[in-house]
Amino acid sequence: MCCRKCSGYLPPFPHFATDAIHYGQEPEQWNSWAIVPPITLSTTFKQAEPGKNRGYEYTRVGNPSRHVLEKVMSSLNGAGHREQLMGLTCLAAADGAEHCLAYSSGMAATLNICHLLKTGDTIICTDDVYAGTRALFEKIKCDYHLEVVYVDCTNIKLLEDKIKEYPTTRLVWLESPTNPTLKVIDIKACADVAHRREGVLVAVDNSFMSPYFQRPLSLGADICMCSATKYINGHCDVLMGLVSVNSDDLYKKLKSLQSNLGAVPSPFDCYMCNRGLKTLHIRMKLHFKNGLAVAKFLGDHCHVEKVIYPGLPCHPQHEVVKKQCTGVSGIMSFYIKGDKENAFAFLRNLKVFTVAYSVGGFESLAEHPATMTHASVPEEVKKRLGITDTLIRLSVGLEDLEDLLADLDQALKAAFA
Ligand code: P1T
Repeated sequence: MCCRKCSGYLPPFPHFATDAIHYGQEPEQWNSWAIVPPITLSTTFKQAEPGKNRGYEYTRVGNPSRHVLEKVMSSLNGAGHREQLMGLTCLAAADGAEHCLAYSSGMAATLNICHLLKTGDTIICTDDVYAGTRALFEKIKCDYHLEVVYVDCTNIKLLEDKIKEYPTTRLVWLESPTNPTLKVIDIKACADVAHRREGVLVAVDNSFMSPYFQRPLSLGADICMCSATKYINGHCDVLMGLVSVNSDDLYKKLKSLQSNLGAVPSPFDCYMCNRGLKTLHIRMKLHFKNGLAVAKFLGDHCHVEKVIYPGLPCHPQHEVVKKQCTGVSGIMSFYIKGDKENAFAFLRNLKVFTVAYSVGGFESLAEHPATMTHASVPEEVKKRLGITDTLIRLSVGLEDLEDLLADLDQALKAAFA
């Protein structure tokens, strides 16, 4: 059981809500002075004469609905810089980044980052990651003759040793908190170690936190990747990935890959995601509140073996969370007592929570990683990481807390009836 003291996080990032709502959204940029950015469906744009255009040529290369979501801004800089950047956009502001690029999915974003590598390079990946990321790395490892090694990056010494062992290391891939065992990685410590070797890029998958709670670039990462399918859009109706960087050089390379590989989101999805972003700060606060209450409730429940929630003081890396985050999202995992049958019975009996893939939407979801999201992970790796038959992952949504707690309670009781 945990003690009840859960304070001491980083203070909220200043101007977050204002930036999310206003940066890059100026009505004056549209002929109509529309308050809500229009959805530009046109795939092609008129040229006054060959080579002369109004900033757009072809939608894969650039689209106003996409740019309103993805263009530059850094809210970490002072007011002068903020003023100067008015007219630029919104999502980079939320990430505290100079540049942001949008992709048709989180996986497409990750694949674009992988295209920065060349044959013979090594990726060092933290050991517990989204299974799709692991599967992608395994695929490109064979197809493009890359080396991919996995290491528990909660242990900085292990990462340091691996970088020494693999002089060809080019990319360190972190995910924090990890999916599904919610390990928290000290991003700054990892970036410091990785950057001792020239040319090593540190990328962080920030999908489980969103920029409201965590800004990997400000902690020293070179690349912040986010599945916007999760909290950023927040309504389980858009598939999208985002990549934020500060380096102009990295941006140019990624921008060219974005155009040439062509995995860009549709203008409608950009509109939806931009809309979702406007309430990110409000949603995240409630995800945190509900998440923390659910984690405490489960931690005290007689049918629960153990809860893993970065917001609980008993989480092994809770001190790191407080040091690098302004709060915690609504994602947690727990081990139910008993066996797989009890886990399945619990899931079968849920009424408010829905059994489904994904996280970060307004509605509460539950899943069984061993047979769902992480089914493709080799059995011995699952075992080592603790992805057992009794592990259940929850994405706590925005419903009334008492209904969520009552639902979990009745399903846990039914699982052992
Ligand atoms: O689904 P997509 O937008 O392509 O994002 C992939 C992805 C990347 N990173 C993390 C940490 C993720 O969790 C995901 C997608 N995850 C799920 C669908 C899931 O249920 O865990």
